[in-house]
Amino acid sequence: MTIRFIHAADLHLGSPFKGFAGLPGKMAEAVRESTFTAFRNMINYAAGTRPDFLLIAGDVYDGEDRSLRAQEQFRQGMETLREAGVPVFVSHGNHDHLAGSWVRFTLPENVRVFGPEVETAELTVRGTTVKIHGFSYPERHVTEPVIRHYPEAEGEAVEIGMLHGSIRGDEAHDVYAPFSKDELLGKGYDYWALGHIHKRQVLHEQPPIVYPGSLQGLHRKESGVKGFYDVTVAQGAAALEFVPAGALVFGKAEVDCRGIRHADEWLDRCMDRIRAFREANGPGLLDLGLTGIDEESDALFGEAPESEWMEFIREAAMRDCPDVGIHRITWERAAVPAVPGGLFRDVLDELEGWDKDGWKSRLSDLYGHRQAYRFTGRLDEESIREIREEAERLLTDGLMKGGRAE
Ligand SMILES: [Mn+2]
Repeated sequence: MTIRFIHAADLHLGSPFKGFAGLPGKMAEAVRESTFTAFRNMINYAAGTRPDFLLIAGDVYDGEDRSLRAQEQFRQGMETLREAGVPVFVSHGNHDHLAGSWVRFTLPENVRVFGPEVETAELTVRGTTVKIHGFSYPERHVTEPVIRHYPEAEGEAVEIGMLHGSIRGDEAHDVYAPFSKDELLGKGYDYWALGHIHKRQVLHEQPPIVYPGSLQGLHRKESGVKGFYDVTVAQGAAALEFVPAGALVFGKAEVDCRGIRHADEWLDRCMDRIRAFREANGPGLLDLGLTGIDEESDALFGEAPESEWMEFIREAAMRDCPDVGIHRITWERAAVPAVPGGLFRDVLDELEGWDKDGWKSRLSDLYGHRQAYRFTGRLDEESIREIREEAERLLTDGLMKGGRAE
């Protein structure tokens, strides 16, 4: 007896994609549409291959206000699956919790949305009972270990847990509905369909405990190919197949600038990397990291403002690989060049001296701001490192050499 289902999470339909305004028109449009395109890719796959059911483990929508357009697109997708005879089980997460204010749409009868308390949905697949346990976030911050309310498996049924949350003590993410791997295994289920962490990962093989990751990368840190899992459960063993669905892939390529003397040489090297990225990933958004900057190439880059280099490469990319957008260029110069003593050195030392809490308290006005938060993302170790590097770069390149800061 084999059961086959699709496990997706973190669709974030209608994600606003701030910070992409500089991309050429068509590309900016593709970015704004990408969560919807990825969603349609998944729906088409499901309608074409007709799994026994589909699970969406939270964050269907990007915002608690669930735009009308996002809801209408979702409803249409669900309608397509109703026609294909595919039941859908949805648990809402911290981004699309039930307390948000939104205009409600009626969903077709093949869709079951879990309520605010853990509940069990049952269906029969070719004579086998399947029990699916889950809940939707009643509000944004669910810090309670909801795992305690999931029932233990019993009898012959295939049992699946849906849970939007993260492992207790995970420093890098907001910890919602915390759980430990042992607590999940202790329930005796055949599969755990998790959501919330946007990086795809299998926490346990048999029975599988799985984050499918976001369906579409939402910013440059969500790099690589995104999609969902096509899962087969047979006699206590499960098989997972990852299926790509994202419309655009976020990536980074390093361009070695050693020995570059002229702008056209730089362009050629960049285009080689852009074409290689296109070949490997299809359409996407690429960060170029310029490495191996020697004295001569540094002098070359100094002859035009950074914005002009960006324009130059974006135009070339548009001619040759029109579906790859250049998102950022970073000049990765050797740490901090020999800086004379005095004010700059003092400021740089001061920056180096701040720990994570130091940065947090200094940036709290911005990162703690209710509105700004949507655009800044999370202040984690990596963003702190980036802000520090950017500050150092502005000081050393911009102020000291003069005129390079944008
Ligand atoms: Mn999410």
